[in-house]
Amino acid sequence: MKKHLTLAGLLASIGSLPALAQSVDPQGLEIIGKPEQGAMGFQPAVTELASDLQWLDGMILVIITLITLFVTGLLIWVMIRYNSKRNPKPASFTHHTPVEIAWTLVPILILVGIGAWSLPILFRQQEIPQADLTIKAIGNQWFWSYEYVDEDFGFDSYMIGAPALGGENKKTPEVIAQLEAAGYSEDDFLLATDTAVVVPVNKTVVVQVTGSDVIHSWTIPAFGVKQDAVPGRLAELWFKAEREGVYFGQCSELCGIAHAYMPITVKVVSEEAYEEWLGRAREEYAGIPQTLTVASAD
Ligand SMILES: [Cu+2]
Repeated sequence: MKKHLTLAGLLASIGSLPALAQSVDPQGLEIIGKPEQGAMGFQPAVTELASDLQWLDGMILVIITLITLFVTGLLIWVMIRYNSKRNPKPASFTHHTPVEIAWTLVPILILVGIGAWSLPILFRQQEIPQADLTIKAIGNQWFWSYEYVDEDFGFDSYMIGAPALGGENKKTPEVIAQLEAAGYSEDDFLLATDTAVVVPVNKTVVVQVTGSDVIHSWTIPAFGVKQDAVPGRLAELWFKAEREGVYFGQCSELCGIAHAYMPITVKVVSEEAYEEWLGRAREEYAGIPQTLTVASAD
């Protein structure tokens, strides 16, 4: 391959080695956004979008619980009061205008009420604000690539234990050692990646999402965001994380045999730690997005 003939190319290929790339990531952060064994409900909400949609979910749960209890109560009442034993001669009327108006109007009002609360929340997700930082996320079979578009660098992000890193998508002792070396625990297998997306806390991050081969989907549940990565299209999502920590997500669109092995790791860090990381990353990822380097080498 031609890129290996130049010094810059050699440096770029060294930069793409996972073991080295790993050392660039900020360490020592609390892991917040991850699924818990046996837990119910949502992961902790660390963006306004996530708190809003969790509130909406709770509100709708109350409404549907009341409706379900009401309908169940009516059914029980009819079964007891109007069974053939207690009510041998059934009523024979066919119309009851007030009741018909009520059972048309009341559901309409309930739906309009739910819509009035949910539409502003949906719109807030879709109206992309001015970005402090823009990242392009590209879904590939089976890993994610990221480009920091304002910085002119990019990197690939593989699950720790993925074949590209010498694993077999299995939790072997070597993979556990790799997880621990990268600051994760054994439990984070299938979630932790060799390189993380690093973003500053309390800043508006816009993620442009696309796919290079088939449809994937980028998500971080604790941020309340999910977006399909469709080849040939550039979709956007945004978030403003309010708490420093590590957040995990997984590809959420069935994309082939290793769909379960392309997780997403985002590290939210302080402004200073972000600047520090940016300095290291600029050097490590050496100027050009790696995905472009790889594409031009073919
Ligand atoms: Cu996928």
